[in-house]
Amino acid sequence: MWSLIPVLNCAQLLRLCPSQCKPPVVRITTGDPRADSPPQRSTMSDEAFVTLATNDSYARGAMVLGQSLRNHNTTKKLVALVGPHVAEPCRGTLRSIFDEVCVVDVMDSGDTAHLALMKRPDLGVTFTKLHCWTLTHYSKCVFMDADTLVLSNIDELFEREELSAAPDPGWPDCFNSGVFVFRPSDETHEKLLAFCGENGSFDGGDQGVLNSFFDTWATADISKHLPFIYNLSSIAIYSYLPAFKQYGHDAKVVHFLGKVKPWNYSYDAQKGEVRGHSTSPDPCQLHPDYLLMWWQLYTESVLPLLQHAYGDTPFNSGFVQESQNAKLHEDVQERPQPSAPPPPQKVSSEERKQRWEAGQIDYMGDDSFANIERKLDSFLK
Ligand SMILES: [Mn+2]
Repeated sequence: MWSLIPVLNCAQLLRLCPSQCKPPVVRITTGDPRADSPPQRSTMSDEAFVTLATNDSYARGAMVLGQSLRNHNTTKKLVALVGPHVAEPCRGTLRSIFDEVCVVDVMDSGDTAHLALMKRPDLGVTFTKLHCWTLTHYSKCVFMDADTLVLSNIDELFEREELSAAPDPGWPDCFNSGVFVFRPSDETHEKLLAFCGENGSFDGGDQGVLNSFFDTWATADISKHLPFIYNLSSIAIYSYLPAFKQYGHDAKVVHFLGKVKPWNYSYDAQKGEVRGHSTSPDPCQLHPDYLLMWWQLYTESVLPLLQHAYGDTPFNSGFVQESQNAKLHEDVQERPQPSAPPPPQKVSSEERKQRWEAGQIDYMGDDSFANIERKLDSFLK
């Protein structure tokens, strides 16, 4: 039964999803005793959240992430690692949100890094990420990808040990490296680089390297398995909707996995709407409400800082302009229309299943969310 769910157009499915399984599209404020402590800036100076931006787009993600951590009153330091290509106004904006912004140029770093990079030039970004282990003025850190968004205070993650992470939704015996707890150490850093140079990465990125290096994660110590709510990805929402309905409201960190990131969309501030990205096959692969939260945070807290940093210099704000409005309209018209669904008629259950599997889904009729939900509820009761 569940295997049928991913066939649905997820955006449509999720738009129809009842409100209790959607996150609130407002900034979460204090009041929940479990969540945020009173505002105070960075009292625990030897622990830090760390993120990474290798270009200006990811830098915007890092800004939103940093701001989301601030909004939930983290007591930890915030550190952004930036690649050499991140523009100065972006670095300036990051400096106003983060306690520390470190420019990491792997080419300039130590011998082991250089040597490893010579062997595996394809892993440049991975080496930049592994650089987080050199932040030895902190005793413990939580790394978070720039495409994550924090929904409540998560300082409790610092009670965990290296290497703690949540399962990857695609292969749960691997951890997802978008959120992980680690202990900075030059020794570990050197070992990781050497390992990387010798063995490469089975997936071409940092997740492959880290899973091969911390290879007992799956079996050795369950306390190193972070609950999934600390790294909730869209793909998991789609592949197991009943679980999302049951547990989704507890989500603390959303991870915008996949090729299309929140900053690849554009935003119509007047209407408060996120617009699809024209190169994306499915413009709403990401959960529409989390996407809206990202854009609201960006608009309220990050954009004014960027505008200040850029001054009169034009930059890509991500906002829909009048000309872009026309362009978007063109894109929609140019795109070949999917073949029309068959005219509504009474069909057998078996025939409906076949049509579903062929991608002919009657969203407004038999396969509407209300009908699917009724069916799900009959199983779940
Ligand atoms: Mn990511």
